[in-house]
Amino acid sequence: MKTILITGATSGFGAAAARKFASGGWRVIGTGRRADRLRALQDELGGSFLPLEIDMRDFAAVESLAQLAAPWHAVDLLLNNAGLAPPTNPLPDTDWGRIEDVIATNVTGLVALTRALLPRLIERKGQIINLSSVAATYPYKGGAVYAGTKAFVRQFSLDLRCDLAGTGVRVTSVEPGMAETEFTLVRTGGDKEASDKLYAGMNPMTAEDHADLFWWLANLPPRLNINAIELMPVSQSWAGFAIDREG
Ligand code: NDP
Ligand code: 8X3
Repeated sequence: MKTILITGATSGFGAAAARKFASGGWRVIGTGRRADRLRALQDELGGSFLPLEIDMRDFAAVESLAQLAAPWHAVDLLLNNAGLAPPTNPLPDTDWGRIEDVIATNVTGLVALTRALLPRLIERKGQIINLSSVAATYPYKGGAVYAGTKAFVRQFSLDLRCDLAGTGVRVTSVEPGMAETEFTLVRTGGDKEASDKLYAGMNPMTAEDHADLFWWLANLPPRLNINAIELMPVSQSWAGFAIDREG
């Protein structure tokens, strides 16, 4: 029986992945800050789900994930999914606390957990899937901090492959565009109207689309590494460069 550790299993991609892998016969360790959501998922998924209330900003708590007792210690797949974005305000107008939270979660927590779990993953010839974003590659207004963290995740994933040469451990940077989850609700500080408006009429990707993608990646032949994979809804594409004619 294989084991997946999913950070941010209380919502969106992480919750959908927990359901997908549990129904596929995997043991699932799911983390997040919202204990009620974790309990609900445990009620739904039963004994194959281990809920752990972990804040990715808490280094000691994150490191403790490498000390789980059997059978949960034998992690085959680390899905580094927990993440969030600050509002799309210009940088000087963005609260420092929101910026710190994003960097601490998307970058510091992800690196700390990966570092702590690597010895176990190497033992298992396991796999790491990191959630980056199209924002890592394509700039947009108000995206500087979020995009910066996701560019870090992309490059971290690629470079980690060099360290892991010869270990059999696979690493993939997953780089999605717009998917309707709680992502925008969180980004806007709980503005449901703004979140609904962003996705209205554009047929966004879903959390389940991503769970299917993670499942596909997990079930590829062990000889094959997908380095990076970028995906968007058909209705999302790129705008042109902004040109300032007054400057
Ligand atoms: P959601 O907001 O629906 O889910 C985010 C998850 O991250 C929640 O389970 C949340 O759990 C967890 N999380 C956030 N901060 C922390 C923290 N400090 N400690 C522990 N867990 C935390 O968003 P998505 O499912 O859409 O996002 C998942 C990942 O995919 C993120 O990394 C996001 O950046 C990325 N992504 C999303 C896209 C989208 O359009 N939706 C596109 C590209 C990338 P809790 O609040 O309970 O702690
Ligand atoms: C978020 C993707 O396209 O909503 O990571 O900025 S997008």
